[in-house]
Amino acid sequence: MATTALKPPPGAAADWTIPQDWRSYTAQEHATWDKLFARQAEMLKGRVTPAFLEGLDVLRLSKPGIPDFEELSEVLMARTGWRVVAVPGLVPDEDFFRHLANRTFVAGRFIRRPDQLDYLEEPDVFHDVFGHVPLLANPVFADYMQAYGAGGLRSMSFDALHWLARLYWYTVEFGLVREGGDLKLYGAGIVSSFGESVFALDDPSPNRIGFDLKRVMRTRYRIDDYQQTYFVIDSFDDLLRQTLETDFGPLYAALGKEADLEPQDVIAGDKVFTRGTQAYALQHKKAS
Ligand code: HBI
Ligand code: FE
Repeated sequence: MATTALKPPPGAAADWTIPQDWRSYTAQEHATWDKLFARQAEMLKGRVTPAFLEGLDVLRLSKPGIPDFEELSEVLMARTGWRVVAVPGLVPDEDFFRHLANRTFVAGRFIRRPDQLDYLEEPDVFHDVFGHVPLLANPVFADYMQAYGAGGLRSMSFDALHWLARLYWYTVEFGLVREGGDLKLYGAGIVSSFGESVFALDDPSPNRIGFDLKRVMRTRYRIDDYQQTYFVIDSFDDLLRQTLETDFGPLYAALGKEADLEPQDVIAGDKVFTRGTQAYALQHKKAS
């Protein structure tokens, strides 16, 4: 993952938070949110886990304009004890983990420019709030996010960050969940993306493989294009249980003895839902 400065920039607190300053958003910035919101809410019907839609609803995220984090946090706090605070951009891993362990979700306050609706690298308020916050209203997913942060803090003394980052990537950002025999979206990187919310579910190109903690932690990922493999959890309960039941020390020791897997690999023991053609990845191979 991207590295960041170690000290918060001027104007940010020691924990990297900044005021959201909701009043300073322009009409055009609110309009960008509304446009993105309308497009994604329509796209996600029937594709996303119902828990996500429930979150949008209970948090009243369909209200026009960029959400005010204080208002949002009040409702979220009453449901699951989480709150949303603003940060200037990526924060160092340890600070990120500490916020999660304290049930605080850090969100970008800026919104993408109108010419960047489909692609940007840094997480903006649409990705962070539309993508991540609805599931924080789900009690089980909310506990998973806290457990991830606490596990991250405990792992700071191990050389384990790349493994943990893969777990976050393939669950929180790009996870699929099996519900009543169908696959549904839940990862924030997918649900906040117009293109990937179709690709992840319907395209024949990517693999779709059953989630296994160690398998996922061995698997490298790409940050520059659609994923080549999506991992499918059985339920949020199962994801939380696997995470809480695992003793991460021995897991890291075992991972240290095994080779990394490439994003497209399928191996013996995988529970394969879809064996991808990888046609998309082959066609879009970056010239290097
Ligand atoms: N900071 N603001 C922000 N948002 C993230 O998603 C984030 C971060 N810092 C570190 C980080 N993610 C990841 O490296 C962890 O998942 C490992
Ligand atoms: Fe994200």
